[in-house]
Amino acid sequence: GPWRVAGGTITDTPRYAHRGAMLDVSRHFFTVAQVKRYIDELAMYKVNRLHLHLSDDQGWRIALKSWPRLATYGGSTQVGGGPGGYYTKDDYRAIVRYAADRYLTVVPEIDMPGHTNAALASYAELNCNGQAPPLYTGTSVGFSSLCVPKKVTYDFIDDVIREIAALTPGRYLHIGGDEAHSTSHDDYVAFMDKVQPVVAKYGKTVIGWHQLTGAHPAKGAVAQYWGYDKTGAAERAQVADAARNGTRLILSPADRAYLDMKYDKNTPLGLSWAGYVDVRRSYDWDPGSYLQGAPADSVLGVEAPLWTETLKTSANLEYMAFPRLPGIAELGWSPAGTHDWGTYRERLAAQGPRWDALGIDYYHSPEVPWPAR
Ligand code: TNX
Repeated sequence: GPWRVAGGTITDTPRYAHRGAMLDVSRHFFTVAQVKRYIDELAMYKVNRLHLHLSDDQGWRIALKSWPRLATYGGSTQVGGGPGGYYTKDDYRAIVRYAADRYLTVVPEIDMPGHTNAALASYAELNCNGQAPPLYTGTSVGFSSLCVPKKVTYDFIDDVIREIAALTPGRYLHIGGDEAHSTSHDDYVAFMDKVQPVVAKYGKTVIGWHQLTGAHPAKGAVAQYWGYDKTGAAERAQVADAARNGTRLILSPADRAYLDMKYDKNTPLGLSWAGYVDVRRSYDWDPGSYLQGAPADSVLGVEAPLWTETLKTSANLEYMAFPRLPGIAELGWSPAGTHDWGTYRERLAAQGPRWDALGIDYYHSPEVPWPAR
């Protein structure tokens, strides 16, 4: 320098209010420093919501006063049996503040009634049979459930939601609700009828995975759709019906927006239950018309979840998120009329040198014309 830059005016406004990314800190634990690094990466692409998946079968990741063993015992391991970890309240506040300074709101998720083995292992009384199961370090899903008929379950939930709501300035609290395969349908509906008012009581708006639409979504609730091309017509219709009746949608179709899906058969990390998701596939869809029968204005936004069964390090996260995350972020920000794979891939390619400079370990997808290094 000094350099001269032409003056100008930028007129720009986001298409969607919710431009989210989810990080699963339960399957593998990520430290505050690692979460901050991911926040920095999200902020570059104007992502404005960080959904933290704070509890699952493998680990409970936030220390609460009312039920301390959730963190100290329930957070003591992770997939593969490593030491796990958890956030103190101060850690969590530091994440919330760091995110807010970069215009991201933290959306905490406590997944229930399934995905709760870490809690059930920590407190025997939460189990219908009064016996705590062992901690779990595998990657199966659908085997755990809170005990829907027991009163203590709701004392527990009230405490958990109260403490987390008090720590969270954002308006949303995610209650999970996916893959409750060990909860009967009637119990699931009864459970959600009891839990959603607790979220409201503590001043928050419910988000649930789209299975919530199979119960009675509360007024104002938001459903996060994670279906994919093989999701059955009845399940899609149930979500679309709910959307027509006022439930708003966050779209995270697993075969488009799931950052933990492998790019192709050679990807060393990730899963492939929803198929391979290459860079074009993750970008080349329209959230406004994606779910047939759901009104375009029911869509609150998009979100890219990053599940971490196979991911242990920041480099692992970056390899899966880059270059797909910026595509989901663009779907969240820019008008549909500007979306064009041919020009996008060139703009995306220009990000490569920036990521190199930042030490971001991205996947050199052959679909993108990266400049020579
Ligand atoms: C499904 S998506 C899950 C998670 C897994 C993920 C792996 C959702 C709401 N549930 O428990 O981690 O697949 O891709």
